[in-house]
Amino acid sequence: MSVSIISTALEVAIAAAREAGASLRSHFGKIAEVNEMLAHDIKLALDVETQDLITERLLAQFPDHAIYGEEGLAGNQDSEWQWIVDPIDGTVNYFYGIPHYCISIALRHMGAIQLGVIYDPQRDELWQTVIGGPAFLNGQPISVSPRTLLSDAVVSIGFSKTVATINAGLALLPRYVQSVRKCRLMGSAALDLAYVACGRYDAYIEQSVSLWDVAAGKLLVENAGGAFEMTTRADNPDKISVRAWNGKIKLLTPE
Ligand code: LIP
Repeated sequence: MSVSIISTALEVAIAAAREAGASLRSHFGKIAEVNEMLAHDIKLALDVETQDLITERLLAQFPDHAIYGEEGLAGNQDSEWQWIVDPIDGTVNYFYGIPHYCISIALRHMGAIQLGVIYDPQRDELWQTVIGGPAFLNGQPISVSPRTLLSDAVVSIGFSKTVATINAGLALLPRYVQSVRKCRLMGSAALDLAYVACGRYDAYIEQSVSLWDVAAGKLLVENAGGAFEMTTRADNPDKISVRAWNGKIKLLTPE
Protein backbone atom coordinates (compact mmCIF):
# COMPACT_ATOMS: atom_id res chain seq x y z
CA MET A 1 0.00 0.00 0.00
CA SER A 2 1.37 3.40 -0.90
CA VAL A 3 2.09 5.30 2.31
CA SER A 4 1.44 8.57 0.49
CA ILE A 5 -2.13 7.54 -0.40
CA ILE A 6 -2.85 6.68 3.23
CA SER A 7 -1.25 9.84 4.60
CA THR A 8 -3.14 12.00 2.08
CA ALA A 9 -6.37 10.13 2.85
CA LEU A 10 -5.81 10.70 6.58
CA GLU A 11 -5.32 14.44 6.07
CA VAL A 12 -8.50 14.64 3.96
CA ALA A 13 -10.49 12.63 6.51
CA ILE A 14 -9.30 14.81 9.41
CA ALA A 15 -10.13 18.01 7.51
CA ALA A 16 -13.59 16.67 6.60
CA ALA A 17 -14.27 15.58 10.19
CA ARG A 18 -13.21 18.96 11.57
CA GLU A 19 -15.29 20.89 9.00
CA ALA A 20 -18.35 18.71 9.67
CA GLY A 21 -17.74 19.04 13.41
CA ALA A 22 -17.60 22.82 13.24
CA SER A 23 -20.94 22.84 11.43
CA LEU A 24 -22.53 20.47 13.96
CA ARG A 25 -21.18 22.53 16.85
CA SER A 26 -22.68 25.69 15.34
CA HIS A 27 -26.13 24.04 15.15
CA PHE A 28 -25.87 22.26 18.51
CA GLY A 29 -28.67 23.15 20.91
CA LYS A 30 -30.89 24.62 18.20
CA ILE A 31 -34.11 23.01 16.96
CA ALA A 32 -33.06 20.24 14.57
CA GLU A 33 -35.21 19.14 11.64
CA VAL A 34 -36.33 15.55 12.23
CA ASN A 35 -36.54 13.15 9.28
CA GLU A 36 -37.74 10.17 11.35
CA MET A 37 -38.72 9.79 15.02
CA LEU A 38 -38.57 6.13 16.10
CA ALA A 39 -39.16 4.40 19.45
CA HIS A 40 -35.43 4.13 20.19
CA ASP A 41 -33.82 6.26 17.50
CA ILE A 42 -34.02 9.59 15.71
CA LYS A 43 -32.90 10.47 12.17
CA LEU A 44 -32.11 14.13 11.57
CA ALA A 45 -31.82 16.16 8.37
CA LEU A 46 -28.42 17.12 9.80
CA ASP A 47 -27.33 13.46 9.60
CA VAL A 48 -27.89 13.59 5.83
CA GLU A 49 -26.44 17.09 5.37
CA THR A 50 -23.33 16.21 7.37
CA GLN A 51 -22.72 13.01 5.43
CA ASP A 52 -23.23 14.95 2.17
CA LEU A 53 -20.56 17.44 3.27
CA ILE A 54 -18.10 14.69 4.20
CA THR A 55 -18.86 12.81 0.96
CA GLU A 56 -18.21 15.93 -1.11
CA ARG A 57 -14.82 16.48 0.54
CA LEU A 58 -13.74 12.83 0.23
CA LEU A 59 -14.84 12.38 -3.40
CA ALA A 60 -13.28 15.70 -4.39
CA GLN A 61 -9.90 14.20 -3.51
CA PHE A 62 -10.72 10.57 -4.36
CA PRO A 63 -13.42 10.65 -7.08
CA ASP A 64 -13.18 6.91 -7.80
CA HIS A 65 -13.68 5.78 -4.23
CA ALA A 66 -16.85 4.33 -2.68
CA ILE A 67 -18.75 5.88 0.21
CA TYR A 68 -20.64 3.59 2.61
CA GLY A 69 -22.39 5.64 5.25
CA GLU A 70 -25.25 5.56 7.68
CA GLU A 71 -27.14 7.92 5.38
CA GLY A 72 -26.51 5.99 2.16
CA LEU A 73 -24.06 5.12 -0.59
CA ALA A 74 -22.14 7.38 -2.98
CA GLY A 75 -19.23 7.22 -5.39
CA ASN A 76 -18.02 4.12 -7.24
CA GLN A 77 -19.36 1.09 -5.36
CA ASP A 78 -17.05 -1.18 -7.38
CA SER A 79 -13.95 0.56 -6.01
CA GLU A 80 -11.41 -1.36 -3.91
CA TRP A 81 -11.37 1.75 -1.69
CA GLN A 82 -14.36 2.27 0.58
CA TRP A 83 -14.95 5.14 3.03
CA ILE A 84 -17.14 4.16 6.00
CA VAL A 85 -18.88 7.21 7.46
CA ASP A 86 -21.08 7.89 10.46
CA PRO A 87 -21.82 11.61 10.19
CA ILE A 88 -23.31 11.92 13.66
CA ASP A 89 -22.68 8.97 15.96
CA GLY A 90 -24.94 9.64 18.91
CA THR A 91 -27.75 11.31 16.99
CA VAL A 92 -30.23 10.96 19.86
CA ASN A 93 -27.75 12.70 22.18
CA TYR A 94 -27.32 15.48 19.64
CA PHE A 95 -31.08 16.00 19.28
CA TYR A 96 -31.58 16.15 23.07
CA GLY A 97 -28.73 18.61 23.53
CA ILE A 98 -26.48 16.05 25.24
CA PRO A 99 -22.91 17.03 24.22
CA HIS A 100 -21.73 13.46 23.60
CA TYR A 101 -21.60 12.67 19.88
CA CYS A 102 -18.95 12.46 17.19
CA ILE A 103 -18.11 12.03 13.51
CA SER A 104 -16.54 8.68 12.61
CA ILE A 105 -14.65 8.14 9.32
CA ALA A 106 -12.75 5.01 8.29
CA LEU A 107 -11.19 3.90 5.02
CA ARG A 108 -10.99 0.27 3.86
CA HIS A 109 -8.93 -1.15 1.03
CA MET A 110 -10.16 -4.52 -0.20
CA GLY A 111 -11.93 -4.96 3.12
CA ALA A 112 -8.97 -4.07 5.38
CA ILE A 113 -9.33 -0.90 7.46
CA GLN A 114 -6.46 1.49 6.58
CA LEU A 115 -7.28 4.49 8.74
CA GLY A 116 -9.70 5.74 11.36
CA VAL A 117 -10.68 9.24 12.48
CA ILE A 118 -13.13 10.04 15.31
CA TYR A 119 -13.88 13.67 16.17
CA ASP A 120 -15.82 14.99 19.17
CA PRO A 121 -16.68 18.57 18.20
CA GLN A 122 -17.92 19.60 21.64
CA ARG A 123 -14.64 18.77 23.40
CA ASP A 124 -12.49 19.34 20.30
CA GLU A 125 -10.98 15.87 20.73
CA LEU A 126 -9.73 14.12 17.61
CA TRP A 127 -8.56 10.52 17.57
CA GLN A 128 -6.62 9.20 14.58
CA THR A 129 -4.70 6.15 13.46
CA VAL A 130 -3.45 4.37 10.35
CA ILE A 131 -2.90 0.66 9.73
CA GLY A 132 0.26 -0.58 11.45
CA GLY A 133 0.74 2.72 13.26
CA PRO A 134 0.14 4.21 16.71
CA ALA A 135 -3.12 5.74 17.86
CA PHE A 136 -3.29 9.44 18.76
CA LEU A 137 -5.61 11.78 20.63
CA ASN A 138 -5.05 15.43 19.62
CA GLY A 139 -1.62 14.45 18.34
CA GLN A 140 -0.49 12.68 21.52
CA PRO A 141 0.09 8.88 21.49
CA ILE A 142 -2.52 6.92 23.43
CA SER A 143 -2.82 3.41 24.83
CA VAL A 144 -5.50 1.31 26.46
CA SER A 145 -5.74 1.19 30.28
CA PRO A 146 -3.32 -0.91 32.36
CA ARG A 147 -6.04 -2.32 34.63
CA THR A 148 -6.14 -6.13 34.91
CA LEU A 149 -9.06 -6.73 37.28
CA LEU A 150 -12.67 -6.61 36.06
CA SER A 151 -13.60 -5.30 39.51
CA ASP A 152 -11.46 -2.20 38.83
CA ALA A 153 -12.95 -1.62 35.38
CA VAL A 154 -15.25 1.03 33.92
CA VAL A 155 -17.27 -0.73 31.22
CA SER A 156 -19.61 0.86 28.67
CA ILE A 157 -22.63 -1.14 27.62
CA GLY A 158 -24.38 0.11 24.48
CA PHE A 159 -28.10 -0.22 23.95
CA SER A 160 -29.31 -0.44 20.40
CA LYS A 161 -32.53 0.34 18.60
CA THR A 162 -34.80 -2.67 18.57
CA VAL A 163 -36.57 -4.48 21.41
CA ALA A 164 -34.65 -7.70 20.68
CA THR A 165 -31.23 -6.01 20.73
CA ILE A 166 -32.11 -3.84 23.71
CA ASN A 167 -33.09 -7.01 25.59
CA ALA A 168 -29.78 -8.60 24.58
CA GLY A 169 -27.97 -5.63 26.12
CA LEU A 170 -30.19 -5.70 29.21
CA ALA A 171 -29.22 -9.32 29.83
CA LEU A 172 -25.59 -8.20 30.15
CA LEU A 173 -26.20 -5.19 32.38
CA PRO A 174 -26.90 -6.79 35.80
CA ARG A 175 -23.95 -9.17 35.39
CA TYR A 176 -21.54 -6.34 34.59
CA VAL A 177 -22.99 -3.80 37.04
CA GLN A 178 -22.23 -6.21 39.88
CA SER A 179 -18.77 -7.18 38.60
CA VAL A 180 -17.12 -3.85 37.69
CA ARG A 181 -16.43 -0.54 39.39
CA LYS A 182 -18.96 1.28 37.20
CA CYS A 183 -20.97 0.78 33.99
CA ARG A 184 -21.59 3.62 31.59
CA LEU A 185 -24.31 3.90 28.92
CA MET A 186 -23.42 6.96 26.84
CA GLY A 187 -25.07 6.46 23.41
CA SER A 188 -22.12 6.74 21.03
CA ALA A 189 -20.37 3.54 20.00
CA ALA A 190 -17.55 5.39 18.26
CA LEU A 191 -16.79 7.52 21.32
CA ASP A 192 -17.00 4.41 23.51
CA LEU A 193 -14.30 2.83 21.34
CA ALA A 194 -12.21 5.99 21.38
CA TYR A 195 -12.46 6.02 25.17
CA VAL A 196 -11.29 2.39 25.35
CA ALA A 197 -8.35 3.28 23.08
CA CYS A 198 -7.20 6.12 25.35
CA GLY A 199 -7.81 4.27 28.61
CA ARG A 200 -10.85 6.17 29.91
CA TYR A 201 -12.91 2.98 29.63
CA ASP A 202 -11.60 -0.55 30.08
CA ALA A 203 -14.20 -2.14 27.80
CA TYR A 204 -17.17 -1.44 25.55
CA ILE A 205 -19.80 -4.02 24.67
CA GLU A 206 -22.83 -3.66 22.41
CA GLN A 207 -25.06 -6.31 20.94
CA SER A 208 -26.12 -4.63 17.72
CA VAL A 209 -24.36 -1.82 15.93
CA SER A 210 -23.51 -1.06 12.31
CA LEU A 211 -20.11 -1.10 10.64
CA TRP A 212 -20.13 2.71 10.38
CA ASP A 213 -20.46 2.96 14.19
CA VAL A 214 -17.29 0.93 14.84
CA ALA A 215 -14.95 0.78 11.81
CA ALA A 216 -12.71 3.69 12.86
CA GLY A 217 -12.85 2.71 16.54
CA LYS A 218 -11.82 -0.87 15.79
CA LEU A 219 -8.47 0.22 14.32
CA LEU A 220 -7.97 2.78 17.12
CA VAL A 221 -8.46 0.17 19.87
CA GLU A 222 -6.21 -2.39 18.15
CA ASN A 223 -3.44 0.18 17.49
CA ALA A 224 -3.67 1.37 21.10
CA GLY A 225 -2.91 -2.17 22.30
CA GLY A 226 -6.45 -3.37 22.94
CA ALA A 227 -8.59 -6.25 21.67
CA PHE A 228 -11.65 -6.07 19.45
CA GLU A 229 -14.15 -8.81 18.59
CA MET A 230 -17.15 -8.47 16.30
CA THR A 231 -19.64 -11.06 15.18
CA THR A 232 -22.41 -10.68 12.65
CA ARG A 233 -25.80 -11.04 14.29
CA ALA A 234 -27.73 -14.17 13.35
CA ASP A 235 -30.99 -12.19 13.26
CA ASN A 236 -29.65 -9.38 11.05
CA PRO A 237 -26.61 -9.72 8.72
CA ASP A 238 -26.28 -5.93 8.59
CA LYS A 239 -25.70 -5.69 12.34
CA ILE A 240 -22.73 -6.74 14.48
CA SER A 241 -22.19 -7.51 18.12
CA VAL A 242 -19.01 -5.92 19.46
CA ARG A 243 -16.67 -6.42 22.40
CA ALA A 244 -13.68 -4.08 22.73
CA TRP A 245 -11.40 -4.03 25.76
CA ASN A 246 -7.88 -3.32 26.94
CA GLY A 247 -6.81 -6.93 26.29
CA LYS A 248 -5.91 -7.36 29.98
CA ILE A 249 -9.13 -7.70 31.98
CA LYS A 250 -11.12 -10.93 31.68
CA LEU A 251 -14.58 -10.15 30.34
CA LEU A 252 -17.57 -12.14 31.51
CA THR A 253 -18.35 -15.15 29.36
CA PRO A 254 -21.31 -14.46 27.05
CA GLU A 255 -24.40 -16.34 28.26
C1 LIP B 1 -25.71 4.98 17.84
C2 LIP B 1 -24.59 4.13 18.40
C3 LIP B 1 -24.91 3.70 19.81
C4 LIP B 1 -26.15 2.88 19.81
C5 LIP B 1 -27.29 3.68 19.27
C6 LIP B 1 -26.99 4.22 17.86
P1 LIP B 1 -26.17 6.56 15.77
O1 LIP B 1 -25.39 5.37 16.55
O2 LIP B 1 -23.39 4.81 18.35
O3 LIP B 1 -23.87 2.97 20.38
O4 LIP B 1 -26.41 2.44 21.11
O5 LIP B 1 -28.43 2.86 19.21
O6 LIP B 1 -26.88 3.15 16.96
O7 LIP B 1 -27.44 5.93 15.25
O8 LIP B 1 -26.45 7.67 16.71
O9 LIP B 1 -25.25 6.94 14.63
